[in-house]
Formats: sequence, C-alpha cells, structure tokens
Amino acid sequence: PQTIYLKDYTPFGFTVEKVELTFRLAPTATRVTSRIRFAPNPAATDRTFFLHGEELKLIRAAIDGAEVTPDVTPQGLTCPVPDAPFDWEAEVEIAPEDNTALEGLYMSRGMYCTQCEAEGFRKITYYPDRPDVMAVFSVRIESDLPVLLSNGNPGDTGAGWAEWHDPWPKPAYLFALVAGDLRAHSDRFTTRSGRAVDLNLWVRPGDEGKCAWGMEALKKSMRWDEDVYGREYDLDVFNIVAVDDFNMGAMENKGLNIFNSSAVLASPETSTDANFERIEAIIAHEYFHNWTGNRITCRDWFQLCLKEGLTVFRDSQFTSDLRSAPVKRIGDVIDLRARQFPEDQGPLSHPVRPESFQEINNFYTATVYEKGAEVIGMLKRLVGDDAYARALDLYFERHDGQACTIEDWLRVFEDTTGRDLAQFKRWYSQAGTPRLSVEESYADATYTLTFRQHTPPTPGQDEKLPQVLPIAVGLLNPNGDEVVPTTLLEMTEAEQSFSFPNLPARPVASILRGFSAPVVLERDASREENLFLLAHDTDPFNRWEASRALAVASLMNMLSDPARGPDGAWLDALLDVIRDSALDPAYRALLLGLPSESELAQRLYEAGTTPDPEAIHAAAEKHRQARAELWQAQLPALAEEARVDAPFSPDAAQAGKRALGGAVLAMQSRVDGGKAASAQFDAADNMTAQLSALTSLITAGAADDALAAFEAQWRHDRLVMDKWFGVQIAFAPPHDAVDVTRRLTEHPDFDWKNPNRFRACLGALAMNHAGFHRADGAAYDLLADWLIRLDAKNPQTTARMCTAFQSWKRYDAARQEKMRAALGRLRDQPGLSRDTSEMVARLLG
Ligand code: HT7
Ligand code: ZN
Repeated sequence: PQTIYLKDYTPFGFTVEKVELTFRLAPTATRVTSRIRFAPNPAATDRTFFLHGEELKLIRAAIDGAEVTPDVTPQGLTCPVPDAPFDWEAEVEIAPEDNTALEGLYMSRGMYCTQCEAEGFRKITYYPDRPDVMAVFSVRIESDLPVLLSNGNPGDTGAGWAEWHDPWPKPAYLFALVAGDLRAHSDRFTTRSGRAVDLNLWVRPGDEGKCAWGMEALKKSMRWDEDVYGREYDLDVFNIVAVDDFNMGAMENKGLNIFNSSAVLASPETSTDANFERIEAIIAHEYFHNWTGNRITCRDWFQLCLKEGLTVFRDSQFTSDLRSAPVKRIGDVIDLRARQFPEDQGPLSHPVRPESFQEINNFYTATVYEKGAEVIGMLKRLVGDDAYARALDLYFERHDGQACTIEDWLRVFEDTTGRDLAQFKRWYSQAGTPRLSVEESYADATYTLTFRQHTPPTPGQDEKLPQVLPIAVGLLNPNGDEVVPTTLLEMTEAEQSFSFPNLPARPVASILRGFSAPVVLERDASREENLFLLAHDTDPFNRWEASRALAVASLMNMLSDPARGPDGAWLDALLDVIRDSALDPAYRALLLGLPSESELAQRLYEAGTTPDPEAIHAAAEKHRQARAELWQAQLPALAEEARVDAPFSPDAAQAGKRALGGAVLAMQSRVDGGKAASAQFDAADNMTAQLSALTSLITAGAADDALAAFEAQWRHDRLVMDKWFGVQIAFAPPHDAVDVTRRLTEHPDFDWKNPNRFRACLGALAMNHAGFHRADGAAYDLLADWLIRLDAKNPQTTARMCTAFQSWKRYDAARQEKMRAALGRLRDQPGLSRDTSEMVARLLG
C-alpha cells in the first residue's frame, strides 16, 4: 500500500466552480450524474486531471458536451482536458445495497445514507476527493421514498424528486444524502440576528418519542456558540438524521448531520444519564463543526486536529458550562488516561499532526481528538482567556471559506499576542506522553520546585526536545489554607526551577492543577501529603487526584503483599469527603471510582513489574469488598442522600445523585447478596436505575432472573439490547468472559454486521481486562476470529478494534506471544483490507 506524506502536499491543478449532482436511487443500481465546472488553478503548477473514484461503474463521460474515454484505474481516472475552464460530465452506477463498509452511499434497513469523511465521496462519483477542493453543490434526488434530504437549503420538490442547494463552498467529505421513510421531530431556532432556522430530527417510525432531548441539545448548542464564540448558523434549515448502521458516533455534513442512532436517540426508560450527557456533547460537537471544520476546513488530512482538536475542546467547554466544570475535567482526564495515554505510549503512537499514513481512517484517534483538544487547552492557558477569544475572532475572520493548516491556526495566536509559538508547535509534531518529575526544597522561607521533563522515544522518533509545559501550581500552608493561589508556571527547558519566597512554613504543593498539561506527573508525594491534599486542596481536580494516588498506592501494596487489605487511613479520609453533603454528588461519585485494571497494569509496567491481570483483578475485587464491608453501616444514609424524588430529568443535578446512588448500590450488593439491587431493578422507572441494578446483580453473581426479565422487556429495542449484550461481557468474571461472549455471539440478535452490536460484544470483551488477558489466549483468538470475519465486510470498524491489542508489550512473554500470534493470523489473511493491514503492521512494529 502507498504511504502518503505531509511533506508531499501540492494543491490540486484545478478549482471547482460548481457541482451539480443527480441521484436516481435504486438499491443495486443507483445512477449518479455529475456536472462539474472546473477551471485551471493559478496556485498550482501540476495540471494533471486526476479524479478519485473507487468501486464505480463508469457509464459515460463528457467534456464540454463531447464524449471522452478517460483512463480508468481502481483508484480513479485521468483524462486530457482543456487549458481553460470546462464542464465535466459523468454518469456512474453504484450499488448501495452491497456496500457493507458503510462508506460512500449505503443502505441501512431500507434507508439510503452516506458517509463521506474521510474519503467516501470517491465511492459515489468521480471527483477531486480532497478537503482543499471546496465547491458549491446542487443536488437532485429521484426516489419513491417519502423523505429525500441533502445539504444546504431545500429547493423545488415534486412527486418522487427533491432538489437541494448548498450556498456555502464545501469539500466533498461534507456531502450527504439521505432517503427513507422517516418521521421528523421539528422545532425552530431564531438566530441572534433574527433569522429563523427550521430544525428537524429525522428518525424511523417508532422512534419519535426519543427525539426531544437531542432537539434541546441542538438548540442549546446553537445558542452557546453564539454567546461564547459569536458564531451564528448560516442556513435556513438544520437537519439531523438517526441511522442504525454507522461506523462512528456522528458526522457533521453541512446542514445535514448524520448520527449513529446511539448518539442521538434518548428517552428516560431506554437511556442512561451517561447516554443523555454523551448525546448532548455529540450534538454540540457536530453542530460546532459548522464553523470549526465546515466554514473553515482542513487543507489536507494531516491537519485533521485543526478541526477535531478544536471542536472537542469547544464541546468540552460547552459541557463544562452546562454541567459541572470539575466533573467534566475529571471525566475527560480519566478518558485521556484510558485511551490516549496507552496509544501514545505504545506502537500506535503518532503526533497530534501525523506526518504520514496509509489509510487516513486509522488516524481518527484519541491523540488527534483528545490530545489535540488538550493542546488547545494549554494554548488558552498560556495566552489567557481574552487573548484566546481575540485569536479565535481573528481565525474566523481571516480564514472563513478556506482550507487551513496548523501553521495558519498558530499564526492567529502569534499575531494576536506577539508570542513566538515555535516551541509550542512541538506539541503537534512530537509524539509520546511527556514525563514530568518534580523535586521540592525549602530553605530560608523559600520553597522551590524543580521540574524535569523527558519524553520517551516513540516509533520513528528517537530523540525528543523539551516542550512548553503550562504547570498550574497552588501552595497550601500546614493549616490547609491556600497561601499561593493557582499560578501558571511556564516550563520550556528540560530542567527548570521555580521559587516561591516569603513562606514562613514549608507548604504543601498542589501541582498540575486542573491537569494543566497532558503529562505523566512523577511525584513522590508522601501518603500524608496526599491525605492532606484530599482533605484541603481547593482545586477539585487535584483533590480527586490525591485520592487517586492513594488508591494506586493502596492497590499496589495489596498486589505486592496479597495478605494486605486496603489503606484504612485513606478510606477513612475518603469517607469524610464522600459524606460531605456540601459537595456535588457527581464529584463524590467520581471519588468512589477506582483506577481501571488496565491503568494499574500500565503503572506496574512503567515501574518495571510485569502485570498479572488476574492478580490485579483479585486485588481490585478484594479492595471493593473490603470497602463495602467497612462502610456497610454508612451505606443506607448515603443511599438516602442519593435518592431522587422528583420526576426523572437527565440534568446534571439528578444525574449526579444517580451516579452516587449507583456507586453506593454496587457496594451494597457486595454485602447484601444483591437484595437492594434486586429491589431497585424491580422498581426502576428509568434506564440508569435499571442498568446500575443489573450490573450490581451481575457482579454479585445474582443476575439470571434480571437478565431474562431485561431481555423480555427490551427485545424490540436495539439500543437497549446493545446494553444487555455489553454488560454481561464487560462485568463477567474474568474466567467466564470468553464463554459469555461466545454464547452471546450465538444469540439470534447478534447482528455482527451492525457496528454497535459488534462493539457491544467484542468491544466489551476487550474492556474486561482480566477476561481479555486470560492466560490461555482464548480471548485474543476469539477477537481475532471475529476481526477476520468483519474485515471482509467493514474494514474501518475492524481496524479501529485492532487497538484492543495496542498494549501487548506490557504483558508477560507468553501473553505477548499469543497476542502476536493472533495479530499474525490477521496479517496473513488473504485480501485483508488496507485499513486493517496498516494497523496490524504498526502494532507488530
Ligand atoms: N468528523 C467525523 C469523523 C468521521 C466519521 C464519522 C462517522 C463515520 C465515519 C467517520 N469517519 C470520520 C466525526 C466527528 O469527529 O465529528
Ligand atoms: Zn469531530
């Protein structure tokens, strides 16, 4: 396969003035006619006329009305063209019904639907399918289906046809078309300049009752983007469509967002609080792309973080504003450590702006998205909120309608602030997680922090240079009073000291407040210091972090000496915090969480110990059991505090109470054999309560009846049944996880070609740390068997799921060998897709 390099970028030889597309829809023989006005691009030197096109049957082609016979390859076509503006016309035939890869035009349960990012448009017609070619599109759809949608504003319609016109120039990856028997949940939004926008959420008949939340989230997003970023919506209509078969969460096509139904449909009975929050965030994310991605897009796919990092950053600001900022920050950091750190510390490590790829779909990663957002958060901290706002205004003003680069992005900050961001730019080019160690000294009333930064080598990058690290620090005196409020230290050297004079007593430092940089902080804080910070830190993130450090230390001690129990002093201190009813229940629920078994494995590996997944699981279980027994007397009062009497609402306040209640119920089930969970399951009138009861019953080994009842109740609901499949595997005892997965993949409702169902089962197996790393390698083999099968149908989802193997180097030689063998079987599969081949090659190194 060909490798594409950032350094090889050249502009396309032609500009596109307009595009007219006609679709005559038919499941196995859709006809697509394109009329495209091209003109020589004065900014380009290479005038080769190459149009991408894959899996297309070319029926005819013409230039300025005269038939031509292009040179066609499996990747596209070339053709001699005039040295002046000209009209290109082509007719192709495609078969959406046979398209199981879910890229291009495909069918999902009778509905036509497209997915063009990153390079799916080339499966629809011949076109310069690259993001720097932006054009105005007009579309005509012919079909007997009642609802026919495309981008932009609606035009004329008639019996069996509809026309759409999108006035905003866009790259082809933002093209979308939907046709189906759909129902609309409609509303209206008036922009701050007074324009009315029709809003529609299109769903299958039967799903109308699951639209209200998504619509509210959309309106909140539209208002927030006006209020906070001054960005107004720019079309007469905004359509969202829910589709069941979808590779990712959602897609920001201009004026026609397409959503995985799991990322938009919600009702109290069928969706958990976590679902509601995720839906709100994804709707916001896709909506925010209208400015950060669509109006200003990427010059090439290496610049993906330009739109994704910024849009993730914006959606996390939105969630922080609507809900609790500390709770959101802690959740984001848990997620970053669970998904991005392992990626950055293993064979798949790559810079936020990669420099080469074979298959761009493989770079929609936690590094590009989440680390990309962290980089923007650091930039904002460094320049300050006001300068950030001015830089963003300049970005929108200067680059509206353009396809941009990271250089363009950083230049607006340089021009706004006068700062030189050359060193900061290393965050985009240098892969790997920096490790930040710290030493403390105190003499002559001066407290000094000495930091050292070091980034371990990553594939293709042996030498690393120092990065700019914004380190937010606060100091507390021995009474617990804050004597130095949060101060931003700007580290630029490999080693650097910062002093704080005039401190009559040695302070306790709260370092990296708010997780101000995405690094691994190596700090030898004593148990007493962490207990002190847990009790007194004014920074909610670091208060939580102190408890995390104590949890890790306690679990590590239990692992090295299996006779030990959990750290009693920590549990006492934690209980004091948990019982503090002045604190947000959502925050208290987070404090009750333990580091994941996978994170513990990584920490052991870094400390030079080979992790034993079963031992880690046993220690975590023993910890949970001991804690439940120790706190048994306090649990009823905590459960009472978490009780919600008001009618269900997915708002942050109620959701936080339910999160606390769920954590308490999990503890109760360990001491009452599942009695409280059973009662909650029977009485539940919302999915959060029902599912937390079910998972508690599964861990208590008492879930048979509840699982059967749940299945009988929800058999007809695909999204709820995904949960039923998933929890049984994710919460199975490690020795059972493979058998449970096998049994469930034989269930008549295991529709393995549906990405949600596939992920619900096989993704859950990979999440069951000790179950996945079973010593005999049975889980590795089972996953590899399924990935081989799926790859022939859906390479994109297969390749993404190969990341289950990304941390193989952490484990013992026998497990490593078994994981390599499973990956080797995949690699040797005849006809393996480019997506999966690239992933396996990178994993095997
Ligand atoms: N920009 C989108 C990324 C994407 C995608 C979405 C659905 C299916 C396949 C896809 N490939 C790439 C989603 C986003 O980040 O908002
Ligand atoms: Zn996005």
